[in-house]
Amino acid sequence: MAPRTHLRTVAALAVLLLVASVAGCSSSPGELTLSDARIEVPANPKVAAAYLTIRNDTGSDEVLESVTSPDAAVTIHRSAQDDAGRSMMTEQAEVKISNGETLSFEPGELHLMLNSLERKLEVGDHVELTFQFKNAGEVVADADVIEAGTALDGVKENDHEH
Ligand SMILES: [Cu+2]
Repeated sequence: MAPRTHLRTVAALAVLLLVASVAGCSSSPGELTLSDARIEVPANPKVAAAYLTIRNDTGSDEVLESVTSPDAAVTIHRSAQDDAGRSMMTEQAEVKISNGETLSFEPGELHLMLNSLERKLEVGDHVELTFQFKNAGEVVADADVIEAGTALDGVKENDHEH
């Protein structure tokens, strides 16, 4: 089971890289850019999913090692379908972001799982997320709480701008 899961992860990443090379244009050279951090108002007040885009223009490959928040216990998840077409989530110990890559965390793909939320999230709230990168160290992003079901809307609008 373990080797097959790993293969599936590699295949999913390959697809993601193709998608990523088409999307995203805002970047500052020489930097790691975190943008569009967002969280949908969750159905279950204790568990939410967070999404964002990470652009690596640092000149070298980077690894996201962990994410923490004062408001929740955060894990990195990847959604995928098993051989029977059932959707499932697997926890990722780390996520590689190659030099020049734009990595999107979005519904049905990579996402951050916020468990044991300390407070009820409402539209307009903000949640602090601290990303631990292997090379860049800590990078803090302020995630906006948005309406349920709209996490992909902003991304699509951005794509239409170019
Ligand atoms: Cu998840």
